[in-house]
Amino acid sequence: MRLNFAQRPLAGELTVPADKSISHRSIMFGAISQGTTRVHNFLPAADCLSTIEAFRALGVTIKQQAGEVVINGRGLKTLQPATGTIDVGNSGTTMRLLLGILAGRKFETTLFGDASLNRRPMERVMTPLRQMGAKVSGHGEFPPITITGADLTGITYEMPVASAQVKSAILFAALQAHGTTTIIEKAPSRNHTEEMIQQFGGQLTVEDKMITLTGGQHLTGQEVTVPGDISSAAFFLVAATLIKNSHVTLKQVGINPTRTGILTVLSEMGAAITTQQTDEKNQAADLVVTSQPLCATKISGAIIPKLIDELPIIALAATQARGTTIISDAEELKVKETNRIDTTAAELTKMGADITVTPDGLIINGPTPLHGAKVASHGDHRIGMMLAIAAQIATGETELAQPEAVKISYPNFFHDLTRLGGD
Ligand code: SPQ
Repeated sequence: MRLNFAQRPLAGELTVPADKSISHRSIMFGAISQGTTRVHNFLPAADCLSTIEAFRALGVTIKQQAGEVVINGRGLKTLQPATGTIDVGNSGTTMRLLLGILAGRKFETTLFGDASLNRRPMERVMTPLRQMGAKVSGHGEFPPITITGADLTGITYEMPVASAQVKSAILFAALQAHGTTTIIEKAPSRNHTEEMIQQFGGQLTVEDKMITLTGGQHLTGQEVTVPGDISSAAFFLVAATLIKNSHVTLKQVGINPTRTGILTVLSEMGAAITTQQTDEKNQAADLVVTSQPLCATKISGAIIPKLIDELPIIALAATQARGTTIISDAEELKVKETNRIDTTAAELTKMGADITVTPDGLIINGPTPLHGAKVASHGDHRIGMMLAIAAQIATGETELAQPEAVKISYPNFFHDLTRLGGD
């Protein structure tokens, strides 16, 4: 795909796609709850469709109809052995959270993914699920993963990594376990699973980094309205900040505080982003962004899990900021769809950026003018979208290989970019 320097400012209103994390979980909670769950504004992107297909393979009736998804849940017994192995595509969330659910179902299931997912570490969920009583094995710590569920027992688990996926897998298992499970997070990560357990009628307590849940709870089907995905909005927040005279409104984007690290960091860098029309119940608001010059910043510690998926696009913003931006404590980026530390640095370097890779992050000197180049998404949706935005501020033409990766979370990304004025 060929992309060019944006000749015009970005302008207009955009409704970004629905939140991927909440869309996955809405199917999962719908499947294990008693009664009907209706999901409004579900994200019909490849990763979330993998979740739907995985649950269908396990016998759950899920209908996709005019703008909503309807799941007929009959509690945990809804899930039945699949007839074959289950392909979860590119989706780490599907594999890890589903393992937590299957840990308590007394049958064997094998999950596998695409080449990228089959390289991603699963020991992080296998270890606690084994401690709770499930039998789990893989190709070493990599997929395919075979799990045989069992009668589970609650555990106390101090998480070695800050990961919402590990936390959520344990919580799904804990719902089925005898006794109480206590999870101690390394740093607070996105809390959609905790919030949805409560939304579906379950109970847990959260005190700072400690989450406690007692098993044997009954969940009831709900109406879920999924807000826009701040991780998708992030590309336009940065694009409109960097392209002179831009003014863009992103409608009803999720602003759960465990996800808004990018708003904190961009405003520290000098960006002009305001929230309007806040919907407290749905934790969503319009984000209004106008272009502004940026200055460098330091990003490390507890904020990292709150912006982990946004770091590639923040790195692009840093190439245009005055001074040296240092991103550290971000080694988790190495185990995403690609090693996002390496792919971000390698691809932006081709466009003229001054980026150095460190063991746990990046050092970026700016501002550096970018120029068009032959770049590649490496099959990683977030790298592909970051590079498409980079092309808008780069002189000359950029050729992006594997642009179709965007379908994982944002199938209409290029259409939306063009509609706002991108080239
Ligand atoms: O599902 P997947 O492939 O792991 O997706 C990514 C993404 O960029 O879309 C990560 F590669 O998002 C994760 C995120 O990084 C989604 C997620 C969730 O929904 O719980 C949590 C984060 O992962 P982790 O391992 O830090 O918990």
